[in-house]
Amino acid sequence: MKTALITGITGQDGSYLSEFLLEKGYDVHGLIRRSSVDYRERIAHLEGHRNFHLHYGDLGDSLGIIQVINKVKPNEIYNLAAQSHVQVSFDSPEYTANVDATGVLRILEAVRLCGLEKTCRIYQASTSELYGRVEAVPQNEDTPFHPYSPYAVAKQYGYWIVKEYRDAYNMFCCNGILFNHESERRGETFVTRKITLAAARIAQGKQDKLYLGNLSSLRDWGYAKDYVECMWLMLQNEKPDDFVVATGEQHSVREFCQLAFQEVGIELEFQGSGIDEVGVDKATGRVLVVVSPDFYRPTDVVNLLGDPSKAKRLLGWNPNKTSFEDLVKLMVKSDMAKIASEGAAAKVKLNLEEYLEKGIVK
Ligand code: G4F
Repeated sequence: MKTALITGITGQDGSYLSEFLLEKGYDVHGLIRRSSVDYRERIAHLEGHRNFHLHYGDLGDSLGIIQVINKVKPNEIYNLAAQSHVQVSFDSPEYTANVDATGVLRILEAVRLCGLEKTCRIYQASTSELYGRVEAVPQNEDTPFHPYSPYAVAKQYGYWIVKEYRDAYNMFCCNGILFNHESERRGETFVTRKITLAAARIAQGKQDKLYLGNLSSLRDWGYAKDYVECMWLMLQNEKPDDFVVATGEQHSVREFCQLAFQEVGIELEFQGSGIDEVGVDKATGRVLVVVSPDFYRPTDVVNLLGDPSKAKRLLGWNPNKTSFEDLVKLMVKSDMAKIASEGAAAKVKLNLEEYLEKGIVK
């Protein structure tokens, strides 16, 4: 039986990857951070499975990481843990660097110190944010990087230290350059989930308006459940390598919004431009989407489109298993059910003042 260790197991990707590996007969171990609040919702259904084990640890703590790796002696490590919110990285750049950059080094060194460098394969969650202020469209494995946020700069270190350990110590470590990947389990402050939740709340009379930042930003959005398969395929490959994981299709935040609202029966029409742009319900004339400077970033990445040909050719991965339309549909469906189950009492009146007052993070 193969043993895998997943950091970031409580996140969207960690939970899907756990299910995927358990299904394949792996013994799955996960690293979780001690917290007084419950953040294990996404893996709650797996706790109690005889091949599913959790260990306390933190990417900021080398000794803890060494202990866990030495105890588990994994055949595969999936390093999914990160401070993964780009906008938050502008507020917490040092913390982001510690986890997203040095944290990767801690994992690689721990594997070496435990003498597992010949037996343990490592997957690093790299990101399309590395292309940042893009130098070519679409982006593939040869496109130059131009990181454009503290998050991306930290991730660039992670990317290069993985390559360095591969060359210097002949370790089997791979970077998955994943473009945006979403799902019903996506964190609620990422733009797609923020939109699908708001569409569901507005449709059910529990929210008045949705405040967003740059509506023209372009992304290559895929389904997270499909992407974890590609992470695994990279570690089953003959040789360690880096791969772009994307759909090869691009849409704007505005388009995502229109489709999500369409799913709840609202036809949105966008009027105006820049900070004055609004999304209006065609049937009633009500303004439902408003642009707020609070959700603009000091530097934003606006033109991401991945070319997944290499992963398709060398790993046999199918980048188009779930279409963009189906992705939006399944997220809206799930949020409609979630909001309906919360009951009428949960009417969330999100005008901007209230939003900031409540201290809800961006
Ligand atoms: O959903 P986002 O916050 O995702 P972003 O910044 O692309 O990063 C995500 O994908 C990366 C690539 O896979 C990961 F590395 C990273 O960890 C994370 O998972 O924002 C997408 C776009 C941005 O251009 C942002 O400016 O949407 C724009 N946007 C417009 N209004 C908004 C909003 N983003 C957020 N979060 N909230 C808004 O109100």
